[in-house]
Amino acid sequence: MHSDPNCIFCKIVAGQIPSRKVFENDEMLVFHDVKPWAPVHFLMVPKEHIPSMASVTEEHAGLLGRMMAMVPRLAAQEGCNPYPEGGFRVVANTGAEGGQEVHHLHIHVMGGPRPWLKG
Ligand code: DGP
Repeated sequence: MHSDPNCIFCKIVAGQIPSRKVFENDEMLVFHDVKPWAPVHFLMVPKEHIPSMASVTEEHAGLLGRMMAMVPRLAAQEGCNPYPEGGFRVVANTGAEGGQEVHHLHIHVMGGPRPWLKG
């Protein structure tokens, strides 16, 4: 599996940097964002180093589909209120103009009662 030794999320995947884990399987790790914008805010990352959504191709369709299919269960588990009064936001910042700071593909899942710090 491709990994980048200088990538902070690869280091989290490898256990070299601690994180508050939400879920893990052989292809993805889910952990709480260190700077949450919302009462619930976690990040879903593929274990493989994919730099951004801009790098995604058809070969990643299964992986991304499985990641997205986990969102409702993990959002509920972490305390997002039920749809439609509750719900959550799913965001993949991509590139400088897309607001991406960490260049390892990650999906933000945010939810919980408003107001939020951002978004
Ligand atoms: P983005 O702007 O989409 O690239 O968001 C990167 C997010 O990653 C940001 O909300 C803060 C979070 N983050 C950065 N470094 C760490 C870290 O070392 N641990 C955790 N848990 N989150 C981090």
